[in-house]
Amino acid sequence: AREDYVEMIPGVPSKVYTYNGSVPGPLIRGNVGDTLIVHFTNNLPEPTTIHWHGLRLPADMDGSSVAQTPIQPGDSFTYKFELTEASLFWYHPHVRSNEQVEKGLAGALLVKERKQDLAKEIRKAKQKILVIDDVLLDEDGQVEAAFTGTMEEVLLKKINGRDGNTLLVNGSEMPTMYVKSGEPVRWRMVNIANNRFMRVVVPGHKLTRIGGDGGLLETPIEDLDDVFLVSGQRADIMFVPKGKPGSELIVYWKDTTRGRHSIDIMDNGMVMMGDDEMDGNYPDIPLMRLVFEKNYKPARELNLPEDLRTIEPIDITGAAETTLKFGHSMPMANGTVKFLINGKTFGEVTPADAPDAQVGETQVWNLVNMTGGDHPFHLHGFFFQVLETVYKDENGNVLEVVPAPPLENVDMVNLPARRGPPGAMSMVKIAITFDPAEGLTGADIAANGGVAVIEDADLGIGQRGRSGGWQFHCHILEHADGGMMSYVEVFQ
Ligand SMILES: [Cu+2]
Repeated sequence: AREDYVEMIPGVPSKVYTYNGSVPGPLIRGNVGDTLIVHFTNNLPEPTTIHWHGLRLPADMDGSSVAQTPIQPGDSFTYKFELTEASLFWYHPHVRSNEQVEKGLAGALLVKERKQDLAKEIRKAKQKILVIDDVLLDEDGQVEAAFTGTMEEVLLKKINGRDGNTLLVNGSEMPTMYVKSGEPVRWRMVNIANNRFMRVVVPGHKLTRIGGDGGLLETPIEDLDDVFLVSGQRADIMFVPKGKPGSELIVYWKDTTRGRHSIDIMDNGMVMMGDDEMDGNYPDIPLMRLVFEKNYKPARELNLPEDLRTIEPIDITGAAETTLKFGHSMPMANGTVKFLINGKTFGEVTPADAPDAQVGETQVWNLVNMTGGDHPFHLHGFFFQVLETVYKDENGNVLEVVPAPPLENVDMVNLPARRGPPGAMSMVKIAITFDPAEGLTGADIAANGGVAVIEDADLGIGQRGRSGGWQFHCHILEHADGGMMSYVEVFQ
């Protein structure tokens, strides 16, 4: 990683942080069973790590702040682990992530399916990786420092997360992509934005989602008007473009209701938090230009099989339950607000607060959102499955129970805003198996030039294979860095 100049807006060099000189970082491709070796040298002016988002890997290769002491400027570290699962993953720092990711440190990692595991229609489709981002650029095209502006603006950026003003696909604003009418495309999408949720619309086209965080779905989900990605999430979609040769189509971003707030600091120093009346109705933003190439085929339907893959539902019989409450303190006129899990910021979490698990154990986690805004939850290193979402009012009465979505292995789920005044809540129930990832080679952080954070002496656990500390947090990076982060201790 190093500082460099890239053009996100044509002709305007922006000083950014890069992996190998590009934003996003290089696309890493591999096959299931490959060992990925990344020789990393930190030439940034500050410490950093690389976290491998979504990958089931040894604890000491996870790159989080409970896995690894940050790599100092000038130092090197070798990440080495096996790729166990086919999907689109991504990588980014886990140190001051809200600044470092915003400045350009993120890239996609594609672990390919075996050809024989793919239906012909998927195999033959034209595949594109779309790394979708937004950055907040100042008048000179430079990435703005976090939390600039008036105290009200600072609090808004903390409470609502920091949206950018420039949407990027694979590092460029409004890139052009060529498609052929009648020829299926497969888009592998990852939302690497700090905060912005991406609802992507291809006008005049219905989309079919065939996969997500954890690879293929069991059954395609058809007839979608858009594809929706919270920050950090992935989607695997297909559709058959239809359009006249030479014609253009503007793929655009569409807003989502996500519980944005308004902030007023009164003359007496009181901070009033209200609802942002524009929430869900911010104007569409063009994202990408599709141009139809000359050879025209008549439009046709996708021809996908019903069964893409078998996913075993996690058996929760006898599973221990853990409840985690996501909240924040009242924002203060001096611009401070704390983001909390079970009443504590990450800096305040002690080993006694961290949930425990055994390698191989299955647990049910109740993820309770006590706030008026959405929080995309991410667990490092393990897939989970969503069981249900329950909304309760301020008196504890159940307002709605949303049953499990189609079965899928994920590493992210959006915790929707509560419906009602303080005291109301939403609760997303998930099942996690702290899987041993059999056959995964145990890594040795010291042998790779690194320093472990969690050692036997401190916590009674070491980072051996899957045992160790695994972070979970809100993937709105302003919230994560503001404290909405904790970790689970997994014992061998
Ligand atoms: Cu959040």
